[in-house]
Amino acid sequence: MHDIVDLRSDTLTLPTPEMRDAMARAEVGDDVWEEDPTVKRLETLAAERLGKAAGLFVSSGTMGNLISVVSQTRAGQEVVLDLDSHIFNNEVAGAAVIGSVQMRPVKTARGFLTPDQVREALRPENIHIPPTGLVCVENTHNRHGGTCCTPEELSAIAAVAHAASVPVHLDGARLFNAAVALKRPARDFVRDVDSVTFCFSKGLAAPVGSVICGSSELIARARRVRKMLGGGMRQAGVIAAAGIVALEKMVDRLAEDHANARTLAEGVARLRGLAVDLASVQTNIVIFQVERGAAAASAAATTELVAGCGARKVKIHAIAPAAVRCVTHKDIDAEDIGRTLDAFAEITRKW
Ligand code: TLP
Repeated sequence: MHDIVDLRSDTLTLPTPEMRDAMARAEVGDDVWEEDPTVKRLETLAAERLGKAAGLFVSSGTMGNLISVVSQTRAGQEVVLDLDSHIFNNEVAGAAVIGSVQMRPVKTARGFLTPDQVREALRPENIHIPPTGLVCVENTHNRHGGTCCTPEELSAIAAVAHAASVPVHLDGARLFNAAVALKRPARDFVRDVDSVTFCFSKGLAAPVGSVICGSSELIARARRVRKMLGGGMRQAGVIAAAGIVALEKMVDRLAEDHANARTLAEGVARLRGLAVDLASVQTNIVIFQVERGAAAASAAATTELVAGCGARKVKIHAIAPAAVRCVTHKDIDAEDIGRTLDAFAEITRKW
């Protein structure tokens, strides 16, 4: 039970005492000189966990995705990705601004491109047409409610892209949520992708950082791009130390977050004026709609729900005029979920 129940994101998790301790004791050096032993340990651990040759510690998921795109494309190429993806919607058009690439968003049913959609989106050789430079996939998928695709689905997408000599990047900000939910090792998901980023700073509860994993050649290129972006950090072992604890100690417990999300979603489904697609609740994200008739009434009800919860020390976040996203994480327990459902029930009872 926590005083404030903060369901706005799993990025709000606070570091554990063990992380604080590891951070205080971390052995450090200058990481631009590749002399920080703790950063090196984290990069090696992440790469091993994912079955890749090398890893690169970066400051955020956004930076990891940007570096991955820039390191694998040339100016004027096109990047194929899902219309609802984080890279397309929430990364400030960084790949277009810095990488000079064009985005080719494709509408998908579940947030995941199908092999046929990739095939259709790949550009033929023609003087008028931008060549396809990269395919990006997101797993779990944030805007679709934390949904997962399987390792086999990812491999099928990669096979089509690779047949056209196009590399594949996985935005695996919450890859370990997918791995835990589907009970598959994380490395299975990334066997056929060329680059993958995942975040220590979301459900794994570290304060800062993400990692890019891939071949040694790719990571060498990525290291230069990171430096160009001003992302070369010095005694970064202080933060990498928390990432090591995140990877070693915080993965298995994600199952608790998934169970709490399920309880929350099932409770929401029983309430008047709220609608949730239970099939989409596969990990730690619950997206539900507020339905009060016309669009304006639903938007007003959403505002009322967010404010009413806030007054009860339950923080939730509207991601659209009539849609709310709740994200469970290590600072949310079963009692907090009960309190959240009580708040929802009190507010919606009057509707
Ligand atoms: N997502 C954040 C917000 O930016 C929306 C959140 O609260 O969920 N990929 C995916 C799939 C993400 O969900 C996020 C963060 C990122 C990349 C970017 O990570 P950061 O915030 O570390 O730059």
